[in-house]
Formats: sequence, C-alpha cells, structure tokens
Amino acid sequence: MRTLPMTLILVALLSGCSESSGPTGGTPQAPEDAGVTPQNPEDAGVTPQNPEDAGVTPQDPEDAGVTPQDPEDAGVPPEEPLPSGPPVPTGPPNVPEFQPAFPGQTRAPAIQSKTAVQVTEIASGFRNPWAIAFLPDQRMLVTEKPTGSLYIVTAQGAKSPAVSGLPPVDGRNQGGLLDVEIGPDYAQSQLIYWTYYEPRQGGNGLAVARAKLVDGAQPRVENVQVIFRMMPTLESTMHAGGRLVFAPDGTLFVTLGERSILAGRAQARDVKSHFGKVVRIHPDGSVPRDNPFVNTEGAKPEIWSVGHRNILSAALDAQKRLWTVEMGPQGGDELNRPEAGKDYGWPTIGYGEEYSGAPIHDSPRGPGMEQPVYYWDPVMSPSGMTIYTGDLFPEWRNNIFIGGLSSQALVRLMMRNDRVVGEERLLTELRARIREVVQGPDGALYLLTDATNGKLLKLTPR
Ligand SMILES: [Ca+2]
Repeated sequence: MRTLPMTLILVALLSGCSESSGPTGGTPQAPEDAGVTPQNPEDAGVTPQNPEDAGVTPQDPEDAGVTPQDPEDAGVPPEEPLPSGPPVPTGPPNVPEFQPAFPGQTRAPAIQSKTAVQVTEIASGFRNPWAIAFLPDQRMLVTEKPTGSLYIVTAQGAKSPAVSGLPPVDGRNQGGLLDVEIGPDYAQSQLIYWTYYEPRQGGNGLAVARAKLVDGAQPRVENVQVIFRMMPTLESTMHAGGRLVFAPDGTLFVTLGERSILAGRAQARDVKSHFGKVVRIHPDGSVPRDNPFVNTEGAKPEIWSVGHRNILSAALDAQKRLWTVEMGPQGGDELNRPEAGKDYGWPTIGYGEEYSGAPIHDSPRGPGMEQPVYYWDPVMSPSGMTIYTGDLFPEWRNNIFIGGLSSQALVRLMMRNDRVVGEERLLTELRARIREVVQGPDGALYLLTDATNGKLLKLTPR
C-alpha cells in the first residue's frame, strides 16, 4: 500500500468526504451495522414475532410514570451544575409506550464541547476497517473487516504490507477480521490477539486467536493459537460481537453477539450457549476459577454476563470496570456496565422493537434482569468505545466516547455517579460512519470510518 500524505486538516477532509467516503455518502443510512453491502434491517432473516404479541402493548403498572431517583445519587455534593435542556434527538421515539426506569436513562441533555477539535487524516484506503491497537512504539495495528487483513501503520500514516499468517475469515456481511489488541506482556512476548468470523463445518462463529507478531518489511504472525471459539456453530453472518478488552488482572473480556437469527437470539440468556454473552478468559484461553458460572451444571464456564444482543463497544473506565454498548433493535441501543453473573435481559426485556415495528418485549423491565445505564431511542448504532483519561482534552476526562454508524457521529457521554448526564454528537459534519474510537498514547483520539475507502483520523485540540 502506498504511503499517504501526512496531515490534512478538517477543511480538506470535509471537502473530500462527502464524495469519496463510499456507499454511505450523504444519504440516510440503513439501520445500524449493515457493513459492506448496506442491507436492509440488520435483522433480516429473523422470523416475525409471535402473532399473539402483535399489536399488544401490555403496560406493566410499574411502567407508568417514572420511578424515583436511584438512592446512590441522593446526597452527592454538587460539583458543578449538571447540564439541562433539550436532548440530542428531536423526533419522537420509536417505542413511546416504554418509559425510562429512572430520570436520565435516555435522552440526556445535549451538551457542547468547549474545546475546538481538529480532525487530521492520518491514512485512508482501508476497506471497512474495524479496529485500532497501539504498539509500544506508537505505531498502530489496523484491521480490515471483509478482507481479513491486518496492517501496521506509522504515526505519519505509512502502511505496511498486510501482515501474513492470519487464518482465513468468513468476511461476508458483518463478518471478517474484527478487533485486535496487544497482549499485556507484549514487550516480552510480542503476542497480539484478534477476533474474527471463523469459517466452520456447518456454519461459522466468532473465534479469538493470538500469535507472535514478527515485525519487519514483510510483517507476519507466528505460532497462531485459537484460544476461544464461540459455540455453538451456526450459519449467520451477523451479530457475533467481537470486542476484546484486557482487564488489569490479565484476564481478557470478549464480547459476543446472539447471531441475529431467532435460533441464536433464543440463546442469549441461556448459560449453555456463548451467544449474547460477555466472556472472560485467561490469555491462553483457560477459564478463570472465579468466573461466575464455573460451578453451574451445563453452563459455559467462560461466561461473565448474559442477555446481550450484539456488543460492538467495550472499554474499561478509570476504575478499571468494564462498560459495553450493545447494538439494539430499532429504538434499543444500550449502555451497560456488565458485572459478573448478571443478566442484561435480551431478548426478554429491552426498550426497542423489531425493524418492522412489531413488538419484541412485553415490558422494558423484569425480575432478575438488569436495567441499562442508558438507552437510545432512536438508536445511534454503536461500534467502538473509549473512556477518556488523557491530558489533551481535560474537559473530556472520564467521558465515554462511542463510534456511531447509522448516526454518523462520535457520541460523547458526560457521566456523573455512573449515570449519563449529558450527550454530544461530534463530527456529524463528516457524514461518516464511525467504526472505532481509541485513545492514543499521546492523549489524542483515533478513529476509523466505516467505508470502502475507510479513513484513520486523529482528533486533537485545535
Ligand atoms: Ca438489556
């Protein structure tokens, strides 16, 4: 691949973007993670809802009105005034009959960053890139979803030949090569970890592999080991999840989707299946002894939390706790903080509906199931996430950043006491699907746009 010019500032980017950013252009996007071939509702193939459910909107008495503020917020001394005013969405929700469980669970007041942001294009020409990981020398690993290619990119945007030795991927639709992470002991081991849709007998499934990265003019990986396979095998090119997060104790979180088709969706709360779960493994794939279901008969011992739809965003906060954002159905994207052994409810509860408008849930809440910290109706279609800890943007510290696909935005959430108190949509002028957001070692944010000519962008204060 050719070396790309070093820096183009926002103006240059804007002028080129609307014509050259691939299939999205300026037209309204099909729902969420359409991927390479913008397809219709991402859930195409899901059979219609049970007829009994059609048209029925049984409102639980608890749903009427809004429950009082959570006690944990009471008595917290005011630091600075919380944002107030209208939310980002201006239109009606898709599912108006579902009311939030607590104030601020959706439609937080719109906020605006005080810091002016400069967008620099580091590199382009990536085919639907998916993830960035920083090497210790500040070069980046960048994955390309449909081609299964992995590149090493310098801070100036020079791109290596594709790293050789990775196993083949099933690159259809939402499949392909997804996340990549540097092992916690990379300095000694040169181990990198990645997720991909693995072609299998009888279908496909998400797999996690690791290998030693051998740097040089023709980079390659050696000693590839598949350390985790999402089971069961099923034929679906959608909803496999695929984000990797190393916890400070050295364990590895892997987020998994429920495959979209009903046969998969039905397993999202079933501990005998990996579908719709966050799992937690050791870097060699073995199971941590303190995982919550290791002593549950028949359960997959890797499971950390259950009842998720399709988690494409995951990050640790300053306290090293895991946060995730999952792609919901129409009107149901969710921010969660998955804790060991807890059930996040999909598909039994949620705030969304089918793309057809048919109901999925009788109620947005139910016994033994967790409420999302926040939800979006209408959706913003999350992919990629970082919780900012750098010095370049002091006003952004501890804010959550999420890439928005159909929303064509970088979503910023201001947090207070684990609740969302403000929401901003940044970079909407780019009209680009944002697939990935990571914080670089320099405190800048690095993004990937999802397009056939995907770009690697850097955000700094202007
Ligand atoms: Ca949920």
